[in-house]
Amino acid sequence: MKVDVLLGLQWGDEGKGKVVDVLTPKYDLVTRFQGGPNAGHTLEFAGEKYILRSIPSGIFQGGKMNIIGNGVVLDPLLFKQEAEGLAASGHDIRKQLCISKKAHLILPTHRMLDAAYEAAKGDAKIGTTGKGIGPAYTDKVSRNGVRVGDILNNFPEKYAKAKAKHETILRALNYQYDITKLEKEWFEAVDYLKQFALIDSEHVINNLLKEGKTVLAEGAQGTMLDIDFGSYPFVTSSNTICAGACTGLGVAPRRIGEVYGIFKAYCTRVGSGPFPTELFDEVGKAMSTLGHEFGSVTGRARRCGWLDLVALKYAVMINGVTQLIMMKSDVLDSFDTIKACVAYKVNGEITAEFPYEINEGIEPVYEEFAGWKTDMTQMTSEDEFPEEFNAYVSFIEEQTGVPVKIVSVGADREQTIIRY
Ligand code: 2SA
Ligand code: MG
Repeated sequence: MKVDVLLGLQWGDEGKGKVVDVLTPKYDLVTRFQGGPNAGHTLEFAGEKYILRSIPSGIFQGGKMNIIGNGVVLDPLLFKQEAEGLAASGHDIRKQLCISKKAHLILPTHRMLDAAYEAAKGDAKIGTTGKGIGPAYTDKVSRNGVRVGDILNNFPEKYAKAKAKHETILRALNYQYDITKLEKEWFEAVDYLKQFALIDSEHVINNLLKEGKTVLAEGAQGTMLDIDFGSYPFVTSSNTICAGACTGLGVAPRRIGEVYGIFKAYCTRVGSGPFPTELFDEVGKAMSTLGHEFGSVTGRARRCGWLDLVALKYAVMINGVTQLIMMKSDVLDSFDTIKACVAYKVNGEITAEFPYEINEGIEPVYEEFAGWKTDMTQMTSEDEFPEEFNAYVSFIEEQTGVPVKIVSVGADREQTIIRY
C-alpha cells in the first residue's frame, strides 16, 4: 500500500486538521512527519472544538493508531499538556499513540534560544511561534540533538551536556532567563512520556504498509514555510513539503500515493515575511473578521489577502499534488468581487513563475471574478453550487491542472462537500 500525504499549500492554517479528521475514516494509521508544537490543528465536531499541536489529527477516529514520526520535534511538556487536555475531555490516547524514538526533543533552553535569536534580530524578526522549533532542528542538523529514545537511558547526562552548550550561547547573547520551574515541569513531562509506546516507527510503518494497511501523513505549517522552498528566511525549520514525509517517516518516494493539497479560497500569513497579495484595506479586514483569522496557538492576528495562484502553482509543482482541497470559501460568500493573482509584475516585467526572492517591488496581477453572493454554509452537494462559484473553482483547476475534489463551506465536519 501507499502513504497518502496531506499538505498545506500556503503559509499554514489552511485547515489541515479539519480535513485529516474528515479523511481519517479511510486510513488505518495517521502520522505527523515534521514540525512540532508550532502547529495548531483545529478540529470541530459534535459541538466541541479541539486544537492539536503535536498529536496527529487522526486521534479522534475510533481507536485508530497514530504515530509521531522521526521528523517531528517534540516538547514533552507541551505534549503532556495536550494529552492531558484530551484525557480531561474523555479522550485517553495512550493506547492509540506511538512516538518515534528518533524524534528530537525540544529542551527548555531551546525555547530560550528561540526568544534570544529573535530578540537579536531586531527589525528582521521571523515572528516565530516561540516554541523552540528552530533551535531544536539546528541541534539535530549540527548533531547535538537529544532524541526521544535518549530518555530511556542515561538521560540526565545527555540533557546536561546539551543544556550546557545552550547556556554558553545564551550567555554570549546576554539573554536573561530563569527556567527553574519550567525545567522541573519538563522533567515530569519526560517521565509522563514513558507511558507511551516509544517505537522504531520506520519499521512499524513499513511493516503496516506491507500488510496492506493504509497510511495518511499529516503535514504541518505550509509549503510557503518550507525550509528549502518557502520565502527564506521567513520560514519554519523543517521540510513541510511532500518529500518531508519520506524523510520524516522513513518511507521510500515510490511509496507515496495521493498528495492532497489544501488551500484557502484566499490567503493568510502569520509572522513576518513577504506576502504579495496582502490586503491592507476593508476587504482584508473583512476576510480577517469573517474568517476568524487568528493563530490557534499564539492567538496572533493573521495577515489576509487574495488567492495567489503563482505561489499555489509553485506549491502544486513542488509537492506533486494530485487532489486539491479548497477551504473556507464561505468567508467570501458575501463579497461582490473575488480576485486571484495570476502573475507578478517584477521591475516592470510580468512573470507567472515564483521568483527567487519576493520583495516589496512585486506587484500582483489579478484576474477578477463576480462574487457568488450566496450563503453556501448549509449546502450539502455540489449541485447546489452557484454558477459564479463554479467559475472560480474551474479557473483554479485550469491554472493548476489539478482537480478540486473537496470544498469546505464551514468549520464543522459536516460542512464538507466531496465533488465528483
Ligand atoms: P517557527 O515557530 O520557527 O516554526 O516559526 C517560523 C515561521 O513559521 C510560521 N509558522 C506558522 N504559520 C502559521 N501557522 C502556524 N501554526 C500555528 C497555527 C500558528 C499560531 O497553526 O495556528 O498559532 O500562531 C505556524 N507555525 C509556524 C511562523 O509564523 C513563522 O513565520
Ligand atoms: Mg493552524
